[in-house]
Amino acid sequence: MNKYLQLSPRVREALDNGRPVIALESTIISHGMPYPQNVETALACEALSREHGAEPATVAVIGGRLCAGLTGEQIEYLGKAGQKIRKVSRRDMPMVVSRQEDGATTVAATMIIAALAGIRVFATGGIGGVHRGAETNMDISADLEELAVTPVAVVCAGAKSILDLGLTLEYLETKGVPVIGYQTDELPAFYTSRSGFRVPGRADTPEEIAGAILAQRGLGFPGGMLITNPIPEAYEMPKDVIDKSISKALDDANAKGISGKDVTPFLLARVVELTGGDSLKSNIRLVYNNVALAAKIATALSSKK
Ligand code: PSU
Ligand code: MN
Repeated sequence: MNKYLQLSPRVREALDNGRPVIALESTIISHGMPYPQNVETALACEALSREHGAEPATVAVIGGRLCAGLTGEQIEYLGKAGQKIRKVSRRDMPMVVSRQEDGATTVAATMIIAALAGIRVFATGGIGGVHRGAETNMDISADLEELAVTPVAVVCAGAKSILDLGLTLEYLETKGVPVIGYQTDELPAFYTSRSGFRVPGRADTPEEIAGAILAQRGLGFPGGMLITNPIPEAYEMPKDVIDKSISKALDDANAKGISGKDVTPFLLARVVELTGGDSLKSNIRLVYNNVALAAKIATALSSKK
């Protein structure tokens, strides 16, 4: 086991016994949602995962340790501290570890820690991607590079149109990352189930996805996989409402000169404000939907072995 890795007793027990385990990230807690809904959602995700037969491993860096499986107190701490906690992606890990600091892990960093622990499936809300204007600002999330090299399947609800969805798909194609629509041929757009972009692959059952993960390993390919799971219809946002809020949030970010790692958290918080909290409700529901699917995929994987 990696010397910086620390598994909770429950996660260790599940992994030792070949029981299904799913990873959950922590930047979504600290930087993706406001307090206290962030903590409530994180705890509800853990409960939901267990209901579906998978042990949840919420991931963060605590005191420089790469933790898979947090206590309720640790989740409360990350949620309450919010933006004061360092947002940790791959490039931040060496410093945070050596200084024994705390950090909330992005999709990229969570994938790294999940892979070190031997966790093959990970549920989140949305991933980072190619930002609008990337042809000049070069803002491309490290999440995409991680999907290319680290063997973890990430279940998400597609990506928000704060990103350039077409370029994000192009980038993933270049990197050889399988993108699978769950029961859909279209890339979901986070708050809405459709984006107008086709996904390269489709699967209709968790077993099919587990099969693709095993084939990826059997082929000796490095890298992960992106499973895009549309938000349930009942929880979708009206397209015009969300489009307007996103374009206003983007204008605000430009006017304020927000850049680098602050861009995504700024846009996420601004969209929640501009929709009067409605987008947060959708966000929470789609995360639950992803946790349930990830738990089913992990269960299918551990029964195939
Ligand atoms: N997109 C969301 N919700 C989130 C994030 C992205 O809809 O919470 C978070 C995830 O942790 C993701 C990170 O890994 O933002 C991407 O940040 P950046 O764009 O700086 O790579
Ligand atoms: Mn960025």
